[in-house]
Amino acid sequence: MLKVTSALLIGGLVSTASYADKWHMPTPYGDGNLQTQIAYEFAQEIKDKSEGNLDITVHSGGSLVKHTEIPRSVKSGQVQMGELFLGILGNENPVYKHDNIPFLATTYEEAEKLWEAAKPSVAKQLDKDGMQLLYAVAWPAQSLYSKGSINSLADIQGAKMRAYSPSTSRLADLMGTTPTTIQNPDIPQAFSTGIIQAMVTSPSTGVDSQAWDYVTHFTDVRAWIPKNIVVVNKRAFRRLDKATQQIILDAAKNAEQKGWTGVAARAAKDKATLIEKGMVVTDPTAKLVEELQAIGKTMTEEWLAEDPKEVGAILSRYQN
Ligand code: PCA
Repeated sequence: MLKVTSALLIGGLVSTASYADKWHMPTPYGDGNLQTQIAYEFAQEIKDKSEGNLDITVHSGGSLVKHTEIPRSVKSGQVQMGELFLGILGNENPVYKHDNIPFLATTYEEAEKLWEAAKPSVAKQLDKDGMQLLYAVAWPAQSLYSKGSINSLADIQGAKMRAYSPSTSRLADLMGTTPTTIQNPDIPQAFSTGIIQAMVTSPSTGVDSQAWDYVTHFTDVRAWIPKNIVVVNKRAFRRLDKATQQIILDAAKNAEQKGWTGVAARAAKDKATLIEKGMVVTDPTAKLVEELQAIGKTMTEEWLAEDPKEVGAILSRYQN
């Protein structure tokens, strides 16, 4: 009798548990980053509001799937959700390149406006690839890390420069430097082995990679404000009931809002850490800004030429 009861009890537990969906969400960056912190809160909100019916495990720092593989693993349904840096998709379709164009959007307000302008095109492209866009979180503005001060591009001529996307490779070329693609976790080793001597990234990634161990100067050019996006496999999303889908969409909206509200403070905090660690943090000279702006103009023109219709639509939505 006792045996039958416990068998029933176990059976009951198992079937209850099978109602709860367990999803996996790989993310590329470590737990210190704003994006990752928001991803954890996003997953928690969904778990709470669905009363445990949808339980998403966030695997940060490329621990489950490495960054470059995340888009493919969501597309194929190997994982249900994932986060990625938009710029890495630059070669897949020009619409993704809105994210890494120097001096197209340099304040957080402009970046948000650019995102609203690019979002329909990005969502459409992702949809073609079997993914639904959920939310984006911006990085702090991108600035220049180097050994020694950079008053004009002549000071960095020939340096080996880290690139993290097709657009930043092109930027490095136009700056007269040599691009090398290095993923975020490999930055310290790339500097220490001399594979790179300079990089353009956020104060957050500078702090994350302890940039002060390898470079001395941070020239705050604030050239663009890129983003991570979170996507869900379309089939996985459709299999959920309407109420759970809505919970995800609401949590995504909250996540995106948190990003725009939090990014400026995070930028200031991380920049203060660079100073505290002894880096020389300066505003750029007028000459350097002028040179980089000219490169930005070239890159905007090249980008537009890649797909005049779709890119033109993004630009006109942004500029109106
Ligand atoms: N950090 C990421 C992308 C943009 C940023 O600020 C990186 O450098 O890999």
